[in-house]
Amino acid sequence: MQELSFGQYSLVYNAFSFTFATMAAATLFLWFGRSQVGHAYKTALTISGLVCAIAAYHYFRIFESWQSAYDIKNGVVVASGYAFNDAYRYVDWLLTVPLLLIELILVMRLSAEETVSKATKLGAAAALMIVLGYPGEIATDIPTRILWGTLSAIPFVYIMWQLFAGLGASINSQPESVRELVKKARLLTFASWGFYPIVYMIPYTSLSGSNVIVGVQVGYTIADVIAKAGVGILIYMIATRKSQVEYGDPAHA
Ligand SMILES: *C/C=C(C)/C=C/C=C(C)/C=C/C1=C(C)CCCC1(C)C
Repeated sequence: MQELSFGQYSLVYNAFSFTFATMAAATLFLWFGRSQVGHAYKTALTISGLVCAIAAYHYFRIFESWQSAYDIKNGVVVASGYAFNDAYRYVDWLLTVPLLLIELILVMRLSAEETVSKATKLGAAAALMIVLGYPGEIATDIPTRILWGTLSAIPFVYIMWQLFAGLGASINSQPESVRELVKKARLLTFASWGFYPIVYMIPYTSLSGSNVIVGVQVGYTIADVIAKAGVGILIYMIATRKSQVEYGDPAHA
């Protein structure tokens, strides 16, 4: 483990703690929000809340792992000998990334066949992207990191292309009043997902040692808040607005 300054240690510690609270709060908001939408949109909100719940659990574990990886002695941060466990993050992604794509598809309320076929294709590609990225994330040399990162980028590009080309046609069939919001949810997904491979490439830059550890951990954490809680709130807004159009008062739908 690299030497961290006390400030660096605290920054990551606080980022994990804040994100645990954000994910837990977003879970409650999204699950309680189910009563505000018509029945066709309840599953989209259940899944959006589930994504945040899974992330809250993993941030709690990541936070604990960070704490046990270092000891503070007289204000100096020293490695405790326990390795910080990066696997929590990847297990979290393996579960939440396919679910995030499914919540986006569900809120569009496509035909049953289209929903199943898009959810299967995109969900499988997302899982493949995460599985291929993991050996690179834990690699200690740059060539191995580049190899697995490049392989992982293949399903990533496919997903991004599907979000734009594949869902583009479906977006035009959405009610006028939500079309812009659905585009925003797609754009926020696109932008936040694009941030992950950039963070992954931090070790390729001139940054080194503890700066890499801090950059990667804080970078992924910011991206997770936007991609899960941020996109979840947009899904909630789309679902309530579509419910008003399609059901009138959703409380009596
Ligand atoms: C809530 C978590 C989300 C939305 C995670 C998304 C993760 C990615 C889009 C990761 C992509 C990667 C690549 C495209 C290449 C390098 C390895 C990864 C796994 C960081």
